[in-house]
Amino acid sequence: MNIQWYPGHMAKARRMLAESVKLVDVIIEMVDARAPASTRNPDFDDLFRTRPRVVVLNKADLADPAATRAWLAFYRRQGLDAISFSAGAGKGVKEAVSLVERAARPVVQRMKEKGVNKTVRAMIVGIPNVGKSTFINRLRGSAAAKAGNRPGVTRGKQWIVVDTYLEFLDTPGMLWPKLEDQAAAERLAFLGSIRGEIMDNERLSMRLLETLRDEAPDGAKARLKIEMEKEKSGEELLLEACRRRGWILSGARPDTERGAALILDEFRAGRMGRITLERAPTEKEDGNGDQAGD
Ligand SMILES: Nc1nc2c(ncn2[C@@H]2O[C@H](COP(=O)(O)OP(=O)(O)OP(=O)(O)O)[C@@H](O)[C@H]2O)c(=O)[nH]1
Ligand SMILES: [Mg+2]
Repeated sequence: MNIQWYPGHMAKARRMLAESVKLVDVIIEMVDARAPASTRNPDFDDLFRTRPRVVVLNKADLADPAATRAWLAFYRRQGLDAISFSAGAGKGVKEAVSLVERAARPVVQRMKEKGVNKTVRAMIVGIPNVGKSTFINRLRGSAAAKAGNRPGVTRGKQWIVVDTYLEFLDTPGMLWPKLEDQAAAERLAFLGSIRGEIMDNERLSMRLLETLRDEAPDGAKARLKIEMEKEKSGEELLLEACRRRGWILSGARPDTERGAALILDEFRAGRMGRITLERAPTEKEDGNGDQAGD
């Protein structure tokens, strides 16, 4: 399927981020642990070159733990400090704070030598709905940043005091204007990071079912009460799920519209299991491994 969206406000968001870099000491790049490659904005490498950057793989509670470990190892091989986090559950707050402090240490040290106790300012960036505001609220221990389960909740940037010497700049989620990789766009849509109104839920759910059929059939099979055989198309899987789950209209017609919406909801909420849609490159593939044994 061809996913299109309107990048007008994204260009504005990019300008705002470029301006805000000057105000902060550290950049926290938040990605979705279920698709750490597609949810990472390729523009950011260039945009944030001048600041220390750390990566938070959020929604780790919804991702496959082994895949998350492989992604963390991958980032660390790239020289990026990275942690996994579940902002929803709020575990690992201490580790997250020390991640930010570690990144800010050089600037804090420089200021200390001048006799100044520096307040560390961190900006959090990432695609819509990845959990940026929830993360800040967790670190702060109370809800100061508005959060919600749809993309586009945070509208403008907002400073939030997390601690005496730590302030966070919350920013609106940002997608890249030209997401040419349609497979990546599709994974963003599966995760709910692209607004629902610009795509067809029924087709999206069929593509999701095909992906699950090939990559992680067990959870969907149990949840939807259907066999995820290779020879079944996405349409057949959707129709079967409607019948088995009782999403039926008058005249025994499958209610594919409702079924599609519910399947997407259930997948996004993790009810089909902890599924990671992208595999981390191995040491061999990213060229940072020990080549001696080859
Ligand atoms: N399961 C799970 N849900 C999470 C986690 N973190 C955030 N959420 C949920 O994800 C949704 C989006 O969270 P927000 O914090 O509003 O996301 P955001 O990145 O600030 O989104 P925008 O402001 O739209 O860019 C909310 O429903 C959160 O409760 C997590 O670690 N696990
Ligand atoms: Mg937000």
